[in-house]
Amino acid sequence: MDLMDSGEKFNPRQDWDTTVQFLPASDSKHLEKTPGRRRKLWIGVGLVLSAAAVALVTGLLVWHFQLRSDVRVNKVYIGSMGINNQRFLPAYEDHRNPQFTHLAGLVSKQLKLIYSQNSVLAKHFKGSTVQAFSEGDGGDSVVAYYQSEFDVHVLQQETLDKAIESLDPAAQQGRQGRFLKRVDALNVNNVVSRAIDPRMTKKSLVERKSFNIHVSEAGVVQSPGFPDSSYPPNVYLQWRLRADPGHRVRLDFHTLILEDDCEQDFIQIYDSLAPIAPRVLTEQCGYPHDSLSFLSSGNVLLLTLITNEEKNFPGFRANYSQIPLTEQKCGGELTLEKGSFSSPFFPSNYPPKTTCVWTIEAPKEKFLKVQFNKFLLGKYSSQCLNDYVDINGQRLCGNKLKSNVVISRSNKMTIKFNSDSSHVDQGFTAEYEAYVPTNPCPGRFQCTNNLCINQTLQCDGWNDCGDSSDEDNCKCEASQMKCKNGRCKPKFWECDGFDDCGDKTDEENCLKCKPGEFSCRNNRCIPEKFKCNGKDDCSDGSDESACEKSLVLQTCSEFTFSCRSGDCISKLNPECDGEKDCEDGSDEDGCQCGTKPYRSSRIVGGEASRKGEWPWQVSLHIRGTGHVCGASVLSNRWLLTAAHCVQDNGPNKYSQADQWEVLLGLHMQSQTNEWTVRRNLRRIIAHEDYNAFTYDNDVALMELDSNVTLNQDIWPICLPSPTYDFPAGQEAWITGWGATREGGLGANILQKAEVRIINSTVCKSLMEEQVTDKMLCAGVLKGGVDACQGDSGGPLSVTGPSGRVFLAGVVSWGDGCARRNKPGVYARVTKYRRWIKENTGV
Ligand code: 4AZ
Repeated sequence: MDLMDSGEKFNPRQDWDTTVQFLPASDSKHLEKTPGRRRKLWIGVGLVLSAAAVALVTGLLVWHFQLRSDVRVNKVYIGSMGINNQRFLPAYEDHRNPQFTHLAGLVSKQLKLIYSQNSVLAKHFKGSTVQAFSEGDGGDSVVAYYQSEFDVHVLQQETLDKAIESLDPAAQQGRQGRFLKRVDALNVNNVVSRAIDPRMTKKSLVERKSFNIHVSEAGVVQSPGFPDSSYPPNVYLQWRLRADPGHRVRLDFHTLILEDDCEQDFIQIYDSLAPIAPRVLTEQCGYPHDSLSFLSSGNVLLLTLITNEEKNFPGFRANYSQIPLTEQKCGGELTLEKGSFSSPFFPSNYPPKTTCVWTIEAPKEKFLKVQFNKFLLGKYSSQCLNDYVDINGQRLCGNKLKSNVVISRSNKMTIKFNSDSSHVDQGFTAEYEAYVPTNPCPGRFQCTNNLCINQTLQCDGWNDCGDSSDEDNCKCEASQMKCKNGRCKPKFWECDGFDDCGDKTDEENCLKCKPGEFSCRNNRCIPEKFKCNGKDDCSDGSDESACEKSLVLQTCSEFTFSCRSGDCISKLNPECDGEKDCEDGSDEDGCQCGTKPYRSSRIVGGEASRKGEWPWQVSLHIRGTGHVCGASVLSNRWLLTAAHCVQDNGPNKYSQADQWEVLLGLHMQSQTNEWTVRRNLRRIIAHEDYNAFTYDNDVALMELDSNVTLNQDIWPICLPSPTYDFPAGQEAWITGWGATREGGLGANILQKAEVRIINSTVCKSLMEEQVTDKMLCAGVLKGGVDACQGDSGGPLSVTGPSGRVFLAGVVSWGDGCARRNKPGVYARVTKYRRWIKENTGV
């Protein structure tokens, strides 16, 4: 039974409230169609009459929009109002209860009165319906949520919007009492209304339902069908979450996978019980990576889901709970010389309408500095009027700081955090420290942005300060080159295809050939015009290997793609790029590989991936031990891993198939889920030339004992042809459950990290010439990001031009993990393409 059939699946106190319908606004499209059709009719009359036709149509348009009184739309506004002299009663939660009906009647009357005091609103007002009530802030008040409908001429919609916005408390300052006092029954404040989001009133939305959920007992809310099937098309669902008085609602997403386009499918979360635009905390679609944990300011929260006809995805699952408002009171006095503080509930999103004030007081002779490690405060606005941090009167907002260190030239600091009533974000973490003004960085280097770094990091070629001040005014050593901007960089970074200087000077003058000439890979120079002419002018084929258009060549080379027919073509990486380049189409054969079901979009320096993000990733388990290595799915029967994973080691007979169990479609090691598939192995084929000393040919094939059904979480990665080029500087991804730092423990959630392909000559010199031509290097030379123990055998994934993902490498070895100037070394898969085909047929 899925969620659409029964609300009870979630919580005994939750029910579908199907009687409360969200009114659709009239479809304004039909208003535009009539003049368009008329115009079309007249255009057919002919050239002679065209001028007259245009005049006539123009006249018709003017008449249609300006003068006709029946071109009207039904405008719907969603709003809330505070009612001061009422106590919230449990009966107000049930719209069928007479007490609900009574108060709803008073609210409707009140709204009518308010609108009657504005000539625009009075003229077009049709009626209001109350959707829900909740406790007000103080306890002695109630908040009413309503929608009001207006019948307005199509051209007057904006005027109506303005009139509605003029009722906002900010616009009413000084005037609010005037229209409110005249009412006998209700004492109202904080009237806020906005036009309904047009995506909520689409005629195509066939199902509109609302759930009421009490979160006093923690529970789960999920989209209909989750996780067994996709969410249904054309629905508008609302989940109204209520906590006990004096509590907040907390909503933590476990999974959220929707269509990428927010115009089609999306969720929204409101700090309200009705979808009032100025109370929206977030809108999400696709496969978001941000923090997906939300808190209300009061005791209510609204979650909405809107879907369209096409492309329906798995949906979401979220845990709800409540926490006392008094918990996690932020701010306070910080009296230690060193410490840290963060926005409320970090790393969850901070709640709306929250203010925290921290005061720091250091000994009199010292100054203070605050360093922000993370700073995400929503969209930037020049005056920081929404969410902000104020340090001694200086406001910071947005998610990019000019400098992440702020100093105070006194021993006192006041830091204020403020969030407004909409759009929340993850917030900040900060460390503070008192320092002696004459010596701000004892024994360390002081960056221009006031950060202190180890002196050894100065002039080492890396931007450690963040503002590059540690790399300015350096005297370059013999092993370094001087960039035009004055920085020093290791000489072996010259001409590696990557802008290391920051002004590209390390990539200038790299061509050994004259202007107008092409440099072949074998260092010969040929006239530029000979490039991509279908002839092998370099005599190594490199002038015909990277052409935009594919020409059938007379000669094949190690740089050209061979079609099944034996023809060679001149295009770079033509396989599975969505274009038929070979006459026999063989470059596009077997190209179902390498697609991710969701765009997203251990590993040291990585982050948790989302479920299903790397469907070719496999976890290889030794029975009784658990995860040992990674592997990649090549087909429904074959995996590729590292040969060093399947070598016998004393009593451990890793080369024997029966020692292994493989897990496909796995996300968390601790939690196999509904999509995880376990298989035994039929056989293991380690490369016959694997060298256990040099790690050359570190590849092995594994055959499953029975085929797996490919699905959104188990999918093969594309194998590159022998001539596929992965140029230096190209982005690649590493994934695995290996150690998260050198010598550390493995990860529970599959980790991912972005690295870059590194020039082979550079890599050989960095790795003491131990890198062979059958290996490929990738990493981040600055250090901090790398594959590590337990990632071996796993994929180095590179996205090709058509979006398909190719297996560039198999995690093999390295000098420790994530060390500076020590990239990871991978088995170069292009070198094993034929071997794979011969052994597996894939
Ligand atoms: C390993 O021990 C290992 N930094 C894998 C990759 C790397 C280092 C060690 C690369 O399996």
